[in-house]
Amino acid sequence: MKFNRSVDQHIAVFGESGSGKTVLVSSFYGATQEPDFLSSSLFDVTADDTGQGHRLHKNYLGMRDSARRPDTTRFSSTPYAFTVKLRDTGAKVSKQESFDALRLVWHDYPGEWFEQDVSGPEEAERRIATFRSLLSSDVALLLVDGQRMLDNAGEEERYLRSLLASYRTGLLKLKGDLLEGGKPLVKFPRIWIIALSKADLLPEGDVFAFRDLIIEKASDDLTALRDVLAGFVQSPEALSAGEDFVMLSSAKFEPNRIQVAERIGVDLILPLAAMLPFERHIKWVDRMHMPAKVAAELLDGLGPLAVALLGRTGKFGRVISLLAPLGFKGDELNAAMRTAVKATSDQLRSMNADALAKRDYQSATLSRFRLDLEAGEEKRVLLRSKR
Ligand SMILES: Nc1nc2c(ncn2[C@@H]2O[C@H](COP(=O)(O)OP(=O)(O)O)[C@@H](O)[C@H]2O)c(=O)[nH]1
Ligand SMILES: [Mg+2]
Repeated sequence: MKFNRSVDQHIAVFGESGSGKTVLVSSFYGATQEPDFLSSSLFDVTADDTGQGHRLHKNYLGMRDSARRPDTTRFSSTPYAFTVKLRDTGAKVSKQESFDALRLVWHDYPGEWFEQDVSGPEEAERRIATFRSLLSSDVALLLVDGQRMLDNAGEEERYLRSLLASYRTGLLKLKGDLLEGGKPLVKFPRIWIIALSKADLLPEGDVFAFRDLIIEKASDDLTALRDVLAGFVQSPEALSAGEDFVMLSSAKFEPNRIQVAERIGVDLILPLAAMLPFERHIKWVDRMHMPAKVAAELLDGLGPLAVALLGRTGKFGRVISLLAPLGFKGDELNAAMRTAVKATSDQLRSMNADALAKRDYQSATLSRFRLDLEAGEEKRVLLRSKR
């Protein structure tokens, strides 16, 4: 088996207009262009489309230097594609061993489409095409607008219930067009994270408080949304909708200043997109009965990630080096995935240190991503489903 040269991870960001989507992607990308990031990180992030990258960077600089907010982008729905490339491949990598780069494809759904009816058949077509590409993601973020939570303090249910209902009805309306012949989809985001945007406006609360508020005020609506999502997929037991929570703030917005360095959770987006499907899909395939086609789709691309994570230097390294010239077979990939997914925090830490010392930057980057998620949980910015 030959590995893909690049592993693609798609993330779909759903949010009403004004909920912070454009600022989020600008802050994510802009931060990766800062000298601090360039000097400390093992990898570069570049926008596949240079013009798009410049626009995002310009948005970021406008905020950083002139407290200027990005223009509102109505009805634009081009996905952003970023390539995450190791700056130094370090110790020599055999061609078959793993991948060159991770690609992060970020689908930003124009919120207005949830709120308004389409203006004509052309827009209707475009809306369906956009949705199809969004729903080919592995992970979806559903934004809950922190500003609206603040505006409705004490009666958040007014906002939350209508927000969840609009996601639900928006999806239901398009269901007929999205499912060909009514057949449930195999490829569909199976991890729907609820994200509080503009979390800087609610400095008192942590991710537990956020989760509790959602459950207390809108659990019926969340269940209804989950049922709708389950209606889209084959093997709906392999679905976590509304079981993971994250706090996000793209910057600290002050009247005359936008502090872009004061971010919350933005640096978790890449680790979430890269490692959450990895951790969860492998577990699901092991624990649940599902058609082979679904299992294959869930594990697609995860073998190379596992091999890269285990690295060429740790205790698995020797086996991997011996097998690499022969090409990997299913069983070995399976073993690698099971081993990698079970790694404990201590093992991840030692894998990371080992990999850094031996200049295996792929393994170092991927183990760091998983450690970042753990650190996010410790800081109460992230809450992962325990299932
Ligand atoms: N306090 C705070 N305000 C934000 C944040 N992100 C966005 N905003 C505000 O929300 C407005 C709308 O954000 P935008 O990203 O354009 O929303 P979009 O329509 O979802 O793309 C911005 O102009 C900011 O004023 C954030 O992280 N914190
Ligand atoms: Mg926008």
